[in-house]
Amino acid sequence: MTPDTLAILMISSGGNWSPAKWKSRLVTACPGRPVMLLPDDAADPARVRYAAVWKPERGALARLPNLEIVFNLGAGVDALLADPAFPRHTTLVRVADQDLTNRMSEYAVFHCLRYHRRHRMLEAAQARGEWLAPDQWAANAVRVGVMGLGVIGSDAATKLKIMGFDVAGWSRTPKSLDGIACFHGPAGLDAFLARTDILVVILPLTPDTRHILNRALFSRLARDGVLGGPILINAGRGGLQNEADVLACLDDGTLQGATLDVFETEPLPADSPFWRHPKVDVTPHNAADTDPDEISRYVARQIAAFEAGRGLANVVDLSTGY
Ligand code: NDP
Ligand code: OXD
Repeated sequence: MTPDTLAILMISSGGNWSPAKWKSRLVTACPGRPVMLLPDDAADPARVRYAAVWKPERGALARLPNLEIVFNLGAGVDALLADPAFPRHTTLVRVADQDLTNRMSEYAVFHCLRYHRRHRMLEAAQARGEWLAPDQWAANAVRVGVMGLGVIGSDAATKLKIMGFDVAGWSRTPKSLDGIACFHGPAGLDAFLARTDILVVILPLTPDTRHILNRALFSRLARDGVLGGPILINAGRGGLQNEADVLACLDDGTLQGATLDVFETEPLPADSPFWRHPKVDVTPHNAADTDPDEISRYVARQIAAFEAGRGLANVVDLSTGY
């Protein structure tokens, strides 16, 4: 038995993830290929060449001796790489998909517009039955800084620019995006932060980015903008933010507001102060849902390309962690 005839599906069943539904989608997307659900289906681990996973149990991938390619069924691979037993000789492929990217950009644009159009203030006024018409300004008076200019961040930055915002971006390596001021690396961070009123975070969680969103960084954001103080929008990962610092900075005015989609602990515990904080908007890690049918076809296309010798797209660099 060669291992190359078997695609295997192994998925944590937390949240909205139904392993059985994913199996049936992959069976449809990969006609003729045996698809098995681990650990439910009895299967010889030696037959497994491919694994499609979302937050599998730690150590599970290490039990597949002939595993070659791991397909992560989402964009961020931090949970997989946090497994000390992750088989680092395999090739790790992540999701990069236009539909997912569009949804993330919608989130960034929507929440920037909420602050720009002072919608939280209008909602509060309506709740009081008050006819309040606060001053308005043009979008180009608001400086948005996007941390992370990858597949998603560069799309979000471009769409924010189309809305009229004054947009900059920050990445690890140099970038060039039409109409967007691009900064990179630790040396470019100060200048980027100093011209940012709304910080939109679309970074991956890696050893270099863990807790990058802390008091020292928030205190370098612009304080002379029309919004009256800096705003944080984090749609990357909870581990990027030092949550005690976020709360303390909201309380002492270093931050004017925060919209958080991701948290160190998810689901966000019922007693988290973020739920009821007057300056915080919480969303439940659903800035962008993936379309499972599309992602299943993506995995099938990648396997077909690989077996035809055309190589794989969106391979994770294990040395940088994204
Ligand atoms: P990419 O890998 O395409 O882009 C990552 C970007 O981050 C790149 O621009 C990269 O720089 C930059 N970056 C990485 N490390 C550093 C660093 N140390 N300093 C500065 N910049 C850095 O990822 P995607 O755009 O596809 O996704 C980004 C993240 O968004 C995912 O990892 C995931 O955590 C999150 N996400 C969240 C979702 C949600 O529902 N909330 C949904 C989907 C994704 P460079 O370009 O130089 O390599
Ligand atoms: C993620 C995703 O990485 O949903 O959060 O793809």
